[in-house]
Amino acid sequence: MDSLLIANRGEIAVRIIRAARDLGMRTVAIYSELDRDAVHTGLADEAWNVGPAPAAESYLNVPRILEIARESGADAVHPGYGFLAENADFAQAVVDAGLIWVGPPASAIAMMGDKIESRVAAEAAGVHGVPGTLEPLTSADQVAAFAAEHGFPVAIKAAAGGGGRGMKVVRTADGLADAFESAGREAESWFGNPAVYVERYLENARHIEAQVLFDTHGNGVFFGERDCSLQRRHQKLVEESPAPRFSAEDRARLGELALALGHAAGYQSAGTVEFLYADGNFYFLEMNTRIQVEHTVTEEVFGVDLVVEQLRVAAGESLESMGTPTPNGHTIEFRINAEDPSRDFMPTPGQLVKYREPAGPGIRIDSGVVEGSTISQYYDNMIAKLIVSGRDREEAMRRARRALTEYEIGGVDTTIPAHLAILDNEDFATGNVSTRLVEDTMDFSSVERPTAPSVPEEEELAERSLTVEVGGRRFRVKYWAQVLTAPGSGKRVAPRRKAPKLDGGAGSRGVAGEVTAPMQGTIVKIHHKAGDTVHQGEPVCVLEAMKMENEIKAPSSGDIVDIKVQVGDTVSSGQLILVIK
Ligand code: MV4
Repeated sequence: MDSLLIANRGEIAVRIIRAARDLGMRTVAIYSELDRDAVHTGLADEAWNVGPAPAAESYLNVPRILEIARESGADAVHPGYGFLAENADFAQAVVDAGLIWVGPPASAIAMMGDKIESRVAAEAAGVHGVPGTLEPLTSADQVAAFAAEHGFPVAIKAAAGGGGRGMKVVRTADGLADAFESAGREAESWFGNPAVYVERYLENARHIEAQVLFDTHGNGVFFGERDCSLQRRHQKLVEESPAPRFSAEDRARLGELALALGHAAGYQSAGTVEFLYADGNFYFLEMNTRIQVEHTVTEEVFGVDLVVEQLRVAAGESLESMGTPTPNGHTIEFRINAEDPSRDFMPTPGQLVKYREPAGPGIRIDSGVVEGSTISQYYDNMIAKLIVSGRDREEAMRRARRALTEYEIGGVDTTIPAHLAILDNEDFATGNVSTRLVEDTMDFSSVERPTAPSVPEEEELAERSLTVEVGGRRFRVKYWAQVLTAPGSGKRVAPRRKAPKLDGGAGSRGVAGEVTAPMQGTIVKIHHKAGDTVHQGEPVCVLEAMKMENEIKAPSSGDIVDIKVQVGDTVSSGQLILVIK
C-alpha cells in the first residue's frame, strides 16, 4: 500500500495527507471546481478534478472517484468523515475495484448504518441501549403504547438516520401523532427511508463516546472516552477527553462494552461507540463507522495517530503488541465554524479576508484554510478545529481562553464567541456538563460579534499563481495581475464582503400580524384555515428547509384573515404566509 487517494476535502483531507506522508505514502487528492486552490489540493503529491462544486457531482461522485483512483494508480482509498465515509456500497465498490478500503468492512458499515439493526446487534452482545423498540414503527399508536409503558418524554428517531438528525422529542400525548408523521417525512427526505423507532428520552444525560480500533486479525484496542455533551441541534461544538467527573472504573466498564460490540460486529479499523451516560449507567445509542471530527482529542490524550493506525491496519498490520493505552493530560476541542452564535448559529459563508491561527504550548490546529480561502455554502461550515491540551482540565481551559482570544478570523462570523461564553460558564468550568447545558441553559443571542476589518483600497500589479488542468491533472503557473491594495501597505485585500441580510427565526417580521417565511423552504403542513383564532406562540404551519421541519409560530393572538400559501408551495425567505388581525 504505497499510494492513497483521499476521497474528501477540507481539514480532514489535510489530516489524512499528513498521516499518509508520515508513512512515506504517495497521496492523491480530489478537488471540485470550487476547491481548485484549496489547501488539501496543493498539499497532496497530485490532485485530480472530481467535478463541479455540488457535492453530488463531485465528492459523492463514485464513478469519477474510482476512475481517478485507477488513472492515478492509487492502491488505497481513505474516505475521511461525511460524504461517502459511511456508504457501504462505496466501500464495497472500492474493494471490488481491487483497492484497499481504509475503514471497516462494508458489512459492518451497513449493520451500524441501520440504527435498529445496530441496537439488535448491541443487545445480543450484552450492550444495552436506551429502552426502546427494536422494530420499525408503523403507527403513532405504537408510540403511544410505548409511552404508556415507559413514560414521557420519548424520542422518535430515524432508523436510517444517526447523529440525532430527524430526532423528535415528544413530551405529551397530544404531540405524538404530528411528531410521528413529521419524523417519518423527515426520515424519508433526509435518508430516503421513512422507518422510525422510539426510545425513552433521557433528559439529563451525558453523551460519552468510546474510541475503538480493530485490526484484521481480531484484535481490538480501546482508546478511552470523549465527552460530547455540548451540542446544539445535534451539531457538536466542544468535545473533551478524559470526560469530566468520570472514574477509571467508568472507563474500564465503557471499554468492555465498546470492545464487545466491535468484536460482535466483526469490526475493523477505527470506530466510535456512542452512549448516553446517566445515573452511572451506559445506554448504547449508535456506532459510527468512520474516523470522527473529534478523533483529535483522543490522539492528544493517548499519544496516538489514529489515522496512521488506520493505514497500518488496512495494510494488515497487527495491534497485538499495542496493549492497553492509558490517558495522559486533558484535551478539549473547539469547532471553529463559519456561523454566527448571536443569530442562532446561522451559517455565514464567505471569504476569510483575515486568518491567523494561535500557537504556543498545548495548541494544535487542524484546518484546511489559509487567509483568502472561502468557506462555501456547498460544504460544511467548518473552518478549523482548535485542539487544546494541558496537564489537567484547568490548564487546558486557561490555554483555550488564550488561544480563542488570539485567533484572528475576518470576513465571516465564527463560533469563537460561543466558545468563550462556554469557557465562562460555571457548569462547564466545574465539569457539570450534560446534554442540557448548551440547549437549555445557555443563550448566545447576546454574544459580541467581532467587527470586520475595514481597509481602503488602491490598484497595483501583484504576482499571482494560477491553477491549470491538463488531461484532468492539476498544475500551478505564475502571472501578474491587477489587485486592490491597502494604501502604501502593499497588502492585498479582497473586495469587502456584504454581511448577509438578517432573516429572523420562525414567525413574523416587519408588519404586525404578518407571518413571513424565515428562510426559503416548502410548506409541508398548515394547522389552521382562514377564520380560525390563534394565540401568540401557537404553531400555524410547518416549513421544511434543508430537509429539517420548522414550526412557524403565530407572532400575536387574533383571527387568521388570509392564508397566502398552500401545502406543497415553495416560499422564499421573507415571503408572506398568512395574516393575523
Ligand atoms: C438521545 C438523548 C436522550 N435520550 N436519545 C443522539 C444523537 C446525538 N447527536 C444527540 N443524541 C441524543 N439522543 C435519547 N433516547 C440525548 C441526545 C443528545 C442531545 C440531545 C439534545 C440536545 C443535545 C444533546 C447532546 C448529546 C446527546
